[in-house]
Amino acid sequence: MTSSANDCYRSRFDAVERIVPRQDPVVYASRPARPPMSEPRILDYGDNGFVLLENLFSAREVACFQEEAQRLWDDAELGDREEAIIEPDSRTLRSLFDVPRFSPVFDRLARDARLVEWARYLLDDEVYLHQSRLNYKPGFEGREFYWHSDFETWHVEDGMPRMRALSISIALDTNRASNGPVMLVPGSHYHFISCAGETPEEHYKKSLRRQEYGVPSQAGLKQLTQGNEIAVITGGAGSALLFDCNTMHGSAGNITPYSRTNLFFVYNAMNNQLQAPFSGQKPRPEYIARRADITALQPVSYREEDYLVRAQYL
Ligand code: 6CS
Ligand code: FE
Repeated sequence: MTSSANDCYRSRFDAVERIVPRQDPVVYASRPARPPMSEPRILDYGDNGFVLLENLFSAREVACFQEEAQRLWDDAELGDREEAIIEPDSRTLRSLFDVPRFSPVFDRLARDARLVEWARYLLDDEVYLHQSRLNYKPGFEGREFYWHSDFETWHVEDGMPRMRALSISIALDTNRASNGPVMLVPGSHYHFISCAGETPEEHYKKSLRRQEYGVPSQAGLKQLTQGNEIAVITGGAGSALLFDCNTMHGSAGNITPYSRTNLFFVYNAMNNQLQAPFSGQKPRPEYIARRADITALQPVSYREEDYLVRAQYL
């Protein structure tokens, strides 16, 4: 496998791990763009690499989202599809990818201005949905998502050129300290961990269940967390966590009775569309990384009643 010489985020080619500086802005917005949020929150996002928006959605909207997530969980036909990822050591559903494909409700939510306007502002561009997934993390059976930078994978395995993408994780359950909440390393987005090792062929068939390549070494993680405090993101259903594509994050397994279902939308800048994977391998499937028919998302100011209409009428 060869990596192009001008790959400024080269990873998984060398025997040793390297931590190199980020070579891209974090907040791309240039004044006087009208921010859809208060100044302190933009500073938080820039400094830490993430920001939590409490109660972005109302209790009634959340109830509709929870009902839809349950409908997808119960749909036995979905369980056999490639977009349905099973836990590493059971037959339990771990994640469902390409969510809007299966849900008119979540197709609408992905376009909601309360999400898209943030992405357009922070990335200073029109945006499209690079990836979406429902991570169910069910009680007792939801396993961990080991530490990783999403961008490291999206660059190496999907050919995402630069750090100009962000994730929004919408809590559909209460994210408690106990049930495997998302944890992030503040400031880690300014450092790119060039991982040692290689990329196995069709790595996603394993990595989406348990990721073992393209993850930081324990020494690397110690270096990122030195003099720092890992942030544990707890909050009620309806809150939204925005985090930069390169912020180091992970979550522990869930041994409590409380599920921790979160819905992730990944917005990529239209100017940052995928190229050939920097691993030199063939691209991952469309349900994981969108390549075809890319059109910019137009934000829609949906109101609560737009979601309360039952899914089959949407
Ligand atoms: O490979 C990916 O794209 C997925 N893997 C992880 C652990 N996070 C991002 C994304 O869901
Ligand atoms: Fe991730």
